[in-house]
Amino acid sequence: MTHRYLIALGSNMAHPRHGPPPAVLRAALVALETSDLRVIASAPIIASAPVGPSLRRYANGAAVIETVRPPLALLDQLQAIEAAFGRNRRGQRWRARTLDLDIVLWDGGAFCDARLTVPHREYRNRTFVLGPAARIARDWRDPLTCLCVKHAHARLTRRARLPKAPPPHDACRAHSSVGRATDF
Ligand code: A4P
Ligand code: MG
Repeated sequence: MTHRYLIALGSNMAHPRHGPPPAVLRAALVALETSDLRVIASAPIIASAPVGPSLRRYANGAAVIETVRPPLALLDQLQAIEAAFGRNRRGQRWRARTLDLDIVLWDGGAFCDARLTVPHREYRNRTFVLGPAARIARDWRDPLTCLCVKHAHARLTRRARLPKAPPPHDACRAHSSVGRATDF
């Protein structure tokens, strides 16, 4: 079965071969395309102020991809690409990084595991994720809040409060019968 995923891309460190952060993201989009993964759409890359301890500005982007890989297998693939781009996971959380690839949404609804939570726990609070995502997946509905990406983005940019999602494990139970939640 083929799945669709919304991926957030971030970089705030240059790569010796690929160049500055926007070029890193463009190279990452090329690296994503493999025999079992297709990039359906990618958003224009934006510059964003860092959230968290790192002082370097970020390049951020988003992509809709299609693959037969289930979520954990895709996470393995994304982490392998991050490692190939020189990502160093040791040290402080949210430290500067050459490449960060996060799974924001997938068409299977909610997914909870020790290694992976989808929807991504923080994306609803991040304009650097929702801005690019709204360019390519505006009508994709969050299975927990039932808000489309475009509405989540509009709410965040208006600084309105979002409905609070239930805790991930309850959310999984609550939505386990929902099945595929595609709403492109
Ligand atoms: N993990 C759980 N759920 C997911 C998911 N949906 N997608 C686990 C990807 N990974 C997920 O992530 C830590 C662990 O989260 C992974 O091993 C995976 O099993 P990581 O990428 O190794 O570390 P991290 O990125 O430092 O931590 P985290 O919490 O994922 O941070 P974020 O949310 O990625 O935020 N400011 C701007 N302007 N732009 C940015 O892109 N990014 C961050 C990092 C902070 N500030 C930023 C930006
Ligand atoms: Mg991450």
